[in-house]
Amino acid sequence: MSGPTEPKFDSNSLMSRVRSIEGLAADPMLDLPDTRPSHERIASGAYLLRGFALDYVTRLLAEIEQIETAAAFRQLETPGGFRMSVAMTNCGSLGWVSDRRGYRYTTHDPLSGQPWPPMPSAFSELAEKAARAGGFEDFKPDACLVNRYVPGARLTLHQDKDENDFRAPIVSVSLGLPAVFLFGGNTRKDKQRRVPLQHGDVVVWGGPARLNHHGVLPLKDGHHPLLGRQRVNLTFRRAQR
Ligand code: MD3
Ligand code: FE
Repeated sequence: MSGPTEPKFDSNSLMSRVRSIEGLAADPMLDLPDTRPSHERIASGAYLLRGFALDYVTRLLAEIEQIETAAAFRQLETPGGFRMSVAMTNCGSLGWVSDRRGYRYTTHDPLSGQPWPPMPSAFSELAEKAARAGGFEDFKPDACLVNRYVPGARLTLHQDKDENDFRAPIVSVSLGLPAVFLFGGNTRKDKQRRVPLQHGDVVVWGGPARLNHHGVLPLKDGHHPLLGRQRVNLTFRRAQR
């Protein structure tokens, strides 16, 4: 017999208790984002895989330390003579660079004269697995651009078109402080969507989304338990067919 005093099953409070036990309680009012793993299509060919890199973080951070020892982060100059606020380095058989002469991929680090550090297996495995989850089989990245943002650093709206294989997607991995990603359209003028990216999020950009304009808003100050006052983004590319 059920009477009026019997506790009611309340799915909302049950869920919120489960989520707080798991340390995942999202609350926009408290500025707590939802970090539960999920797969979301954000445009045709673009997939946001929340938390997809979390199991790889320890290995990724150890490898980034190795990479920056061999190929230091540096703030590149643009062809127009501006110094980028984002500091960059690369691993893989090709690396992206910019200077007064333009943008291009090189086999060697212009700073050291040495080949770019090889791509660690944890990097290529994660990138290939994420690409597959986004519907792209056999993604074999030959370049990984490593971007480091400190508070205030930003990436103005641009397209990634220095690669000679646009059939392959670009896979991006966000680590450290959160950022607001701007996802535009085919032209600079197309309205942009804002996509908040958190530590551990992976995005796969392929198909019709591959050449969309995009950028990153100035990084907000904060402190991340593993990375401190910075954000690191890995972008995996297929530069050479
Ligand atoms: C959408 N990096 O390195 S990654 C870049 O967070 C770059 O550091 C940003 O844009 C960052 O070129 C964003 C996400 C990204 C990368 C490539 C894309 C989004 C993209 C290519 C096409 C469309
Ligand atoms: Fe880009």
